[in-house]
Amino acid sequence: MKKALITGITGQDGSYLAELLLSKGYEVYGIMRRKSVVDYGNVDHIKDRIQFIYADMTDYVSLVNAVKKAMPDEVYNLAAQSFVATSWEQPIATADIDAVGVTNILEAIKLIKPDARFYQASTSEMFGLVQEVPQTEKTPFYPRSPYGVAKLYGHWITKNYRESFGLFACSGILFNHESERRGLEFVTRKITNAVAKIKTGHQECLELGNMEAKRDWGHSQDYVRAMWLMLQQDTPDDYVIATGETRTVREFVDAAFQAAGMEIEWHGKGVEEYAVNTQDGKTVVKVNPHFFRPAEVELLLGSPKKAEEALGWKREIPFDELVTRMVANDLELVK
Ligand code: NAP
Ligand code: G4F
Repeated sequence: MKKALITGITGQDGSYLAELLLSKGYEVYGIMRRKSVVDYGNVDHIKDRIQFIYADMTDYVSLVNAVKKAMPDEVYNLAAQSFVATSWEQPIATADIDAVGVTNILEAIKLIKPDARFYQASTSEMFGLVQEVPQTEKTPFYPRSPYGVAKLYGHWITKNYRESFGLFACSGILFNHESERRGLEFVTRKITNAVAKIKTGHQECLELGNMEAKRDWGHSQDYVRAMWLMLQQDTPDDYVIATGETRTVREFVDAAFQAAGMEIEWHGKGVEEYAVNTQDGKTVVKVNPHFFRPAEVELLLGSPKKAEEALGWKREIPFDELVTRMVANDLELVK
C-alpha cells in the first residue's frame, strides 16, 4: 500500500486529493495546524480515514517529525497562505509559509525520505503581468503580489532541489480552480454564495472589485488528478494545468445569476458599474473600490498542451458545470 503525506489537507485541493488517493488505496497522512477549536475543514467527512499529524510549514522540526511518522512514498505540498489580497496585509507570513516553508519540507524529505516523490503547488499568479498569451511552461514569470513572489521562490527551490540533490520534485503551475469547497473570500465562491442569498432574499447586493480581470477557471476535482499524474511519471517535470479558456469576473457573475434562474442587466462603467435584476429593477451587483488590489493580474489564460500530451490529463468539468454546481451547492447551504 502506497503512503502519501498531504500538507494543506484541510483546504479545497487537499480534500479532493485525499479523496482521490483514498479511492486508489493509499494510506493518507495529513498535516494540520493546531487551532483553539478543532476543525477538520474540508476533510471532516473523511477524517476517520486520514492519519493527522500536527505540524506547521514554518516549523522545520515539526515537518521532520511528520515525514518520520508517515515515511511517505509521495508528498503533496498544498499548504499555503493562498489568498492573494491578504498577501499585501501579511507579506512576511506569506513568505514564511509559501516560500521558506517549501525549503523546510524539501529539507525534511532530503534528510528523512529522499526517495519520496514531491509535488509543489505552484501557481499561474507567478505569470502576473503576463509576458505572453497563452501562458506555457516556457513563459517568463512576472509576479504582481507578495503571494506571487513567495510562490515563485517555492517554484524555483523545488526545481533547484531536483537539479541539486536529484529529488523527484515536480511543480504544477495550476491556473485558478474552484469548487463547492472554495473559500468564501475568493471571487467565484463570493459570487455564488451571494447569488444564492440574493435569490432566497437573505442578501440584497453583491459588492465586487475589478470586473475586468480575466481568469482561466477550472474545477479542483480535475486539477488534483493532474497532481497525482505528475508523480506517476518516469521523470520529474513541471506542468501548466489550465482549461485554455478565459473569462472576466463579470462573465462569472452573469453565469452564476443565470444558474440561479435570474436575469441581470449591466449599467455604467468602471467604479460606477452596477447590475440590476430585470424582474424588479433592484440593484444586485455594484463595484466597491475597497476590493481593488494594489497591483492586479489582469489576464490569465493557460495552455494545458504539455500536460495533455505527456500526462494524458484532460479537464472533464466544463465551465458551465463548475458554476452550476457551485450555485446549487450554495442554494442548498442557504436553505
Ligand atoms: P486553501 O483552500 O486556502 O488551503 C490552504 C491549506 O493550507 C489549508 O489546509 C491551510 O490550513 C493550510 N495552511 C496554511 N498555512 C499553513 C501553515 N503555516 N502550516 C500548515 N498548513 C497551512 O488552498 P487551495 O485552493 O486548496 O490551494 C492549495 C494550494 O494550491 C495552495 O498552495 C495554493 O496556493 C495553490 N494554488 C491554488 C490555486 C487555486 O486556484 N485554488 C491555483 C494555483 C495554486 P488551515 O485549514 O489551518 O487554514
Ligand atoms: O478569486 P481571487 O481572489 O483569486 P486570484 O487572486 O486569482 O488567486 C487565486 O488563484 C491563483 C491562481 O492564479 C492561486 F494561486 C491563488 O491561491 C488563488 O487561489 O480573484 C480573482 C480575480 C482578481 O483579479 C480579483 O481582483 O477577481 C478579482 N475580484 C474582483 N472583485 C475579486 C473581487 N476578488 C475577490 N477575492 N473579491 C472580490 O470582491
